[in-house]
Amino acid sequence: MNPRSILRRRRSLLLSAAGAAVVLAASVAVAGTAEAASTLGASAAQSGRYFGAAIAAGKLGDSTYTGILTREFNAVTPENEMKWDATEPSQGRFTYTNGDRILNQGLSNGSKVRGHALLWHAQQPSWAQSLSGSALRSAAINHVTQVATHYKGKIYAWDVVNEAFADGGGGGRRDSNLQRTGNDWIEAAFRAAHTADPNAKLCYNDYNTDGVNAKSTGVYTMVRDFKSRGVPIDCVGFQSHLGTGIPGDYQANLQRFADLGVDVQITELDVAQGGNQASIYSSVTRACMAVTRCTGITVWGIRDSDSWRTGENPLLFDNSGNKKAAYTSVLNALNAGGPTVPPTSGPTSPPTSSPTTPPSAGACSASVTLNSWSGGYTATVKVTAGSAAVNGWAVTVNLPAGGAVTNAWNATSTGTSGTVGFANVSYNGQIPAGGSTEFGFQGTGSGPSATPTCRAS
Ligand code: G2I
Repeated sequence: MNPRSILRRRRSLLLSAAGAAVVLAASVAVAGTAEAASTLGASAAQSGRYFGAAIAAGKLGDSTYTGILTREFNAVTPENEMKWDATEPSQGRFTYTNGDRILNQGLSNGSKVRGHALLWHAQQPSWAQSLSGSALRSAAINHVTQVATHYKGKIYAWDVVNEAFADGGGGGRRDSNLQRTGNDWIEAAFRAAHTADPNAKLCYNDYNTDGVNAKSTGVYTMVRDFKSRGVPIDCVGFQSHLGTGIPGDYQANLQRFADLGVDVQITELDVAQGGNQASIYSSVTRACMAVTRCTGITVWGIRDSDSWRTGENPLLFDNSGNKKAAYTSVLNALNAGGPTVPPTSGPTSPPTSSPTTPPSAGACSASVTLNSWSGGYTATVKVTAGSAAVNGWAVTVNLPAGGAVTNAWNATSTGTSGTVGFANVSYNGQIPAGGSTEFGFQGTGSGPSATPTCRAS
């Protein structure tokens, strides 16, 4: 049966059973699937989802490649260009040229951009590989802060941490230089990313977590713990590099994570070519479509010749860019519909318009939240206006002896040790009466213990 007749049949079933509460719920669930769409992105969008591809900056000059990309996909992920080795090749020197090319390709096509990946044990620059302890922790958190700040407001979802769990039966963490800085490195990374870009969805991403197994249960336990303690995690990515089979509990596994209150996403899908490639692709797509909080699917490349899995032909388009049977099976599964993803607020840009009448000066207060580790910390400072709006603000923080501020975001800083001053930047000086804004800084040693003072202008 083609997708249109499936839809027609569904609608007539709904009409014939109208009145039953369970069917009313189902009629809401299939809203938006009135017409079968003819591209992956458009068909996914009918239920509020995206369908994306990992892309490479070096291929954007290939017109066959970009033709398929702009026609079919409404999300992109940089295959390598936003990784640590690409964005910070030497410590403190950031290069965003290729990452920005991916970003701009996506944004100019109206696509969501998934950021991949802020911290990972692989593809680290050599300078980071040679660090350890608090020097590595500080460098890693600074990396998260800088890169997430550079892309602030532009990224739909970040893979904040990639592949931190071990394979095998234990369900524990993978050994790595990052893990050896302390078990809290993952939550420190999520907190820093949230401070830098509060509107991006923050994901944990891994492979071999596609069914219910020891590794996925290890991730599940971490996510449950993060949610219970308020660590800012919004989503879990399931890479889904699949062979010739799919775990029978694939959908149930997605659902158990969704039930923790996070979005789930299929982030790096590819399937070995074989007799059942098309049906595995279809099963993955139907599983995502059946889970309300499964917000989208990304395939890890466009044509078979673009894949990292040389010789396995694992993608939806052949080497010449022709649609494969797997493509049609995915399109049909998307067009068959599913529960609609509730809209959430995506990244928003800082306000660009100023009020016509500047608010009069008032008082302000400041409070600080610390995320500390041995030898360093990040501080998030909340600046709150009193009963009148403020037009600009200055916050003073007293640091304990021996410590120093290494960098700040969403504020300018004066001094690095002892009494350190922070003042608003152009876009966060005006705070309405009772409103608040946040800035942050990173430091060595231990963080401030007293409440900062705030002066409004
Ligand atoms: O390994 C497949 C994926 C598993 N999950 C995380 C993903 O980030 C990872 O992607 C792959 C890329 O598809 C490859 O393109 O990550 C590999 C690195 O671990 C990427 O390969 C690297 C090569 O190893 C480098 O030699 C090469 O310089 O790609 C680089 C850029 O072409």
